[in-house]
Amino acid sequence: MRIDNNHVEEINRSGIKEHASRFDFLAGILQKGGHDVNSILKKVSDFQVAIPSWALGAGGTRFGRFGYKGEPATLSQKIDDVGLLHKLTQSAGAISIHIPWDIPTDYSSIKELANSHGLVFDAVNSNTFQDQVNATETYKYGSLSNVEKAVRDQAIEHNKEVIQIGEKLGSKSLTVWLADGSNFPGQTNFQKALQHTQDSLISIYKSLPDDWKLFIEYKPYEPNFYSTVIQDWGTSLMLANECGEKAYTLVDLGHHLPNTNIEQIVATLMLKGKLGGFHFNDSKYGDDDLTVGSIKPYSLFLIFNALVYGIENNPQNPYPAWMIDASHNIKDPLEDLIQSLEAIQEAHAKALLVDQNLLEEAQLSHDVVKSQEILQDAFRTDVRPLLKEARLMAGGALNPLHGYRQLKVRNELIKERGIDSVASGL
Ligand SMILES: [Mn+2]
Repeated sequence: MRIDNNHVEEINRSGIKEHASRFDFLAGILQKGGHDVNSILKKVSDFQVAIPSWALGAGGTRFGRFGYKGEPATLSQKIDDVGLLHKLTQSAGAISIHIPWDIPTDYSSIKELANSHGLVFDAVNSNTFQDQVNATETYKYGSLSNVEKAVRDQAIEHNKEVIQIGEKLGSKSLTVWLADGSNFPGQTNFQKALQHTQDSLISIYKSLPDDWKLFIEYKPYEPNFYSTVIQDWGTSLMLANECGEKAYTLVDLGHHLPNTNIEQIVATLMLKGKLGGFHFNDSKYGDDDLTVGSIKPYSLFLIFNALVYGIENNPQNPYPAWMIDASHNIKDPLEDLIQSLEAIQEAHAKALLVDQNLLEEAQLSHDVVKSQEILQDAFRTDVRPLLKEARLMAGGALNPLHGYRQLKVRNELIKERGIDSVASGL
């Protein structure tokens, strides 16, 4: 199924008038407050988030997986799904693929298909966290950190192959997330595991094209429960520095222990020019991969406040790559992604409302109460009419979720793909 301009016009028709009055009201308030509404609209509109190919099917837990009907079974169908999201939201203009599941058989037709949806290929993702069919070596005891050279070499070669695939699609970055670590004290030698990982990453880095970036993701635990080799942002930053200027740290919101001050990590990395990529999700206890903004919307806003500050004040940091890295156990994956995109845009727009000059003044005069008020005033502003206006201007749906349901998109996908269609990949 494809959503065209006629569909969008049809689903927007009933809400247009009501929207216009709500937007005018908000724009008036913002203008009185000294905000440049057009500039905010443009920033909201320009903010594009990549959708990973593994987020389009139902996720699961180690206890089981409950499939969702009409899942995309092929790379083409995954691209079509992101196309549907992008048409409705005008904010999902990229797809991030996972190798080995998404290796194209016909590169030019895949590129053409993505292009027809207005999509580009974002970071490519390698997978050395499970054994592949016909692989000679096993990753049971680690990949890039493994004590055996043959295993490390296989993992390095896989990453190089992923770069080659990405090059053919126009990707400009490789994301490495390692499951490597240990389950019990004494199982591995921390120093040797880290040294092997560093050497392996440097070897991959040497194959990186000049205009590419290497993103190094970190995570404190899971699937290993005693230690992970790249446990935190500091370890990731250290490895990125060892690799070179094209290597960066990637922050995944769920990859922190509860209550970690992620906005401070963001600020530190951007000051050092080393925040390369960002994965959005939400969590209550661990790497829950829940819908963005569903649990801690204020934290998300504070993180965006640090991101917006960094984008405006840190020319040493490249513009970060944004991606949703969430899993949907019981929701329709596309509805879940629409909810996540909305939460991201909302937190971003609210952060754009923070008057940074006023905040600095309050900070310099040690007015703690005022500093807090400035942030909370922005957070408490209902920016949804702004998001709707930005979408409308870009040709999207006023309300993407209502539009998705009104057009019965899932039913159409089930008709096309069948009830038992299962998405590949994790
Ligand atoms: Mn991630």
